[in-house]
Amino acid sequence: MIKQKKIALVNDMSGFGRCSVTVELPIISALKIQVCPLPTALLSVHTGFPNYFLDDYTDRMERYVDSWQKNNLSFDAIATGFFGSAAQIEIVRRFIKNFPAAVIIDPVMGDHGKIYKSYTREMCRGLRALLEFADLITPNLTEACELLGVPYPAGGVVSDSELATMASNIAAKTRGGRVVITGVTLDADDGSLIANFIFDRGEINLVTSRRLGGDRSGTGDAFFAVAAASWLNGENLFDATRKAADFVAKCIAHAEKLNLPWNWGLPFEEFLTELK
Ligand code: PXL
Repeated sequence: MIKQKKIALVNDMSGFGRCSVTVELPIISALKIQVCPLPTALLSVHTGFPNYFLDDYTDRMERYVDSWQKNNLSFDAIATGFFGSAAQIEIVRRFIKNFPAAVIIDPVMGDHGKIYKSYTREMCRGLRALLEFADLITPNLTEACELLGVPYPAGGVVSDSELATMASNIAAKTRGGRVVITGVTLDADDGSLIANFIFDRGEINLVTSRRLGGDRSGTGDAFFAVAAASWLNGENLFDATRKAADFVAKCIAHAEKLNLPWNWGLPFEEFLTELK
């Protein structure tokens, strides 16, 4: 019997700026997986704007999950993203224990060598502890360093052997042994490429794309949605990563053409129907 897959998506809902649920839900749906959001916070705009309204959802998450349990719901995967408090990470830990599923973690903790101001030491410890359940994890270099407790390399430039060590050390802390270190600049390159380093249970691969313009918010979320859903659909991690990198590159090129502000997110809607 064929069966459609379901992902519980633990992430915030930001009204403007195309990040987290507003990006992941349409993309994962386009890849034919049912998305069931478990909100961590409601924001007017994401935190990359000078002013944002944030309604933290911590004290309602437990009752929300409790209702899912009482309705005997189940999921093929639980995907996590932005957390607003350490207590939320604990709630999600219990959620994972009570709902057996593949666990895919996007550790939205920071960028460019800096942990987000909202991400406390306690949250960093909580996320490290969540790794034991991860089947797949997609840190950027900042997050990979934080998860391992090692310094961020000067200028954010790394060699592939350094990446191999980092990815293998992160994989050793997880259940599934699959890590994609995203959006890295390699020392062997002149800076014109952006690389995703794949560690799949010991097998190493690299997916590179041409770097185009500066950083744009929501890029990691769009990448994560395509890669996680494609992998859950049975594609190998290399193909899933290649597809995600190509999709994001296409969206970034269009954002440049539209001259969008960096914090408006990616105009992925233009390409949604091309996803399969
Ligand atoms: O794109 C990651 C992200 C998700 N959610 C919120 C954010 C950010 C990045 O800044 O602010 C609320």
